[in-house]
Amino acid sequence: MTNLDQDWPEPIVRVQSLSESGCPVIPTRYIKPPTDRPTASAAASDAVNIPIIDVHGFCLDQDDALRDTILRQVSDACRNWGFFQITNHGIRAELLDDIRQGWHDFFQLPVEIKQGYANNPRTYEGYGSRLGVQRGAILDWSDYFFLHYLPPHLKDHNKWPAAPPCLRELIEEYGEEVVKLGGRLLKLLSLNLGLQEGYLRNAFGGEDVGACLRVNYYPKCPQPELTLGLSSHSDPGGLTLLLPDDQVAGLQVRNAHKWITVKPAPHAIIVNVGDQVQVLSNAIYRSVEHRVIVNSNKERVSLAFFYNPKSDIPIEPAKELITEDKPALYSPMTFDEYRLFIRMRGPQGKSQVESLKSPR
Ligand SMILES: O=C(O)CCC(=O)C(=O)O
Repeated sequence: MTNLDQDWPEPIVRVQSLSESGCPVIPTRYIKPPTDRPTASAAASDAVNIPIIDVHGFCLDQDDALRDTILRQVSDACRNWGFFQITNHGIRAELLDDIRQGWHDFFQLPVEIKQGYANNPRTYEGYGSRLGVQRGAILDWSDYFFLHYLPPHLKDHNKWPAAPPCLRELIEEYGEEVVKLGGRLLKLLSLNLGLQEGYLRNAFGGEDVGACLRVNYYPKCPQPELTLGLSSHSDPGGLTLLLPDDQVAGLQVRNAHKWITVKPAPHAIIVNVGDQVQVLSNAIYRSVEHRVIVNSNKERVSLAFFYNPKSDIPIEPAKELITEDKPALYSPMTFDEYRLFIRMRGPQGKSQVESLKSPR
């Protein structure tokens, strides 16, 4: 039986070293079944993109008309897409550029240095190359670095990269900004659901929310048509705030059975609803499957910041959203229990949140 109290079930191979070996074919462990390959899905029109919302620095108090427009746009995006990009969000453009560059530089360090941060399945903290511990699983074409930002007792600078210089400071500053942004977005979502503005944040544990960062590194791939940088999944947590690569597209979002390739707006942050918001909203908002494709001539870096509930409090549908017609769809579960699934099995579409629906 697999469990998380062990090391990885097979020796870890860094995808970056496979890429840099110059081999023209990828190992079979990375070859996806035909139905999961990027080329198997109907290509959506290039004109389609996820909604882009100018949140006007969230100046919600000053102007009622503007506030109503932003609320409506966010509401439509949550209901129709589960994914949207925000511009004018208040995070300095230089900070976004610097932190992306800092992480890019980290992945260019010699492998021996990065190995010093190698992670394990118990905490995921550090430098990793697989999600899930199932022996023989088909792997994704990416490496990553995972770290905790909140709660404060889990934050440990010694586990963050010491090089390049300033990366730790950049992570600190970026984390502070993104946590503020996550809090503001939860207010918008609460209001749009007809709840008190502080409802979702309180349900997430108030001052004790969790936050962690996964930086994804997708090396060049000699056979991108056979694999994925990250398999289809919905995010297990609350809200995800993603800083995409500004040079290379790769994120695809499932919408009406088609995969839409996201075209990032300059200095935008991509926001998506996670499974915990699906549970709290009693599926009025739904987390959405997404995946990442890779390519043969460009590497790609993205920063996924996960804004999560405190890990040991029960998360369940808001009482206000339960009616006779729509009883609670989910039983209470803590995020610690919930995230065991992805940590054991790796990315598996929306199978977890769908399987948890209470029998009716
Ligand atoms: O790299 C991306 O654009 C998306 C990353 C992602 O979905 C994740 O880290 O969960």
